[in-house]
Amino acid sequence: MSQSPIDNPKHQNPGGQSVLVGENARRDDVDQAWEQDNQAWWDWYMTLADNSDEPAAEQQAQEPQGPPADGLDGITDVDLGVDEAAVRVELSVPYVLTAEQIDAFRTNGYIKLPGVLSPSATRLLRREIVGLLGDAFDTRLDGGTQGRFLSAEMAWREHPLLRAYVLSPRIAKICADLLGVRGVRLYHDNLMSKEPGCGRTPWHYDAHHFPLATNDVVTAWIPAQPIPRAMGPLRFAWPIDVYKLVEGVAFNKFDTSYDRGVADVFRRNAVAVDDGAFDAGEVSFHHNLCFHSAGANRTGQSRVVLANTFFADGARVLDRPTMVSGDWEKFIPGVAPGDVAASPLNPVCWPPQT
Ligand SMILES: O=C(O)CCC(=O)C(=O)O
Ligand SMILES: [Fe+2]
Repeated sequence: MSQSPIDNPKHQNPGGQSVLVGENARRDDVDQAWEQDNQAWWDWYMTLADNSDEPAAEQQAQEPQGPPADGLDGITDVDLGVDEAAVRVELSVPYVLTAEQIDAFRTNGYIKLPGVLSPSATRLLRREIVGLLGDAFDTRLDGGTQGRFLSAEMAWREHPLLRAYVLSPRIAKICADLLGVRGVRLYHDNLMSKEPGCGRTPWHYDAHHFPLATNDVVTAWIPAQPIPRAMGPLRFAWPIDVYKLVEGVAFNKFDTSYDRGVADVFRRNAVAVDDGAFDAGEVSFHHNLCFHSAGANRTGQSRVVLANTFFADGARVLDRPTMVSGDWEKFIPGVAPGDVAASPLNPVCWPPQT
């Protein structure tokens, strides 16, 4: 008789709850549909990260606690209301990239750009996401929940202000210019909060995640506060082609062996990793083939981020999406495998549509 996922430790997170269910739990491969929602996907995915090198809990407690030290002095909540219209304008003003920046993205697979958001836009973004995730999970961010990775998608459909951040021509044009394509469509937005005490994000590239038959895919990872190293900034292995070094590492959906295997190959090959902090307003852009991970959040403040993923207009859905794509049909509804990914939930965000 096969063991039920509840009894089998390989299907459980450290809290003992089952993270995979049904066929996802019974079969060893990933060539099957994801059977739960996208939050359950994150709860599963974070169990694949190896945290054995992370500082112990006692050390974590010594990291700065308390109210957000967001480095965005002089902006009060009162100002935020006043700034909303200006922020909307800001989000449509082009950000001019140099040829060197575009070359760096194509060579390294990622780029961190300063000043994509103003301090007011950063602060306003945090207020919106903190409110939305707090309501969605019936919790308070910045300490109300420990150890989890909270996420919500498709916020742009219901929240007019977040819509301005997700469909921002400023951000989408950067993505189109970096990829060197004429137009980009939205795959999805992702409001994410890595709560205090949440461990590492496992090594991966997004080509493994997105069910798109193209590598012209880029994610704008937009912090909603500065991210010091202790808070777990996104970290990037570079140059872009280091993914070839780990093509032979077998993915395992039940344990941390893939994460450990990738880290080991990178260590043995002395692969460079950029794990630097993010300043307020700094935004990173990573390509589908860029290997990345993130550190644990060892602060008392939630690491709040908006991640918007865009792909070249005209791209198709893969013929066989896997469970690693999560509940992708929520993001491209009504489009069958193999068809062009252009549902009403995938608007062209650059160039502007008349
Ligand atoms: O925020 C994280 O820790 C992971 C995010 C990520 O992998 C992505 O946006 O592609
Ligand atoms: Fe990723």
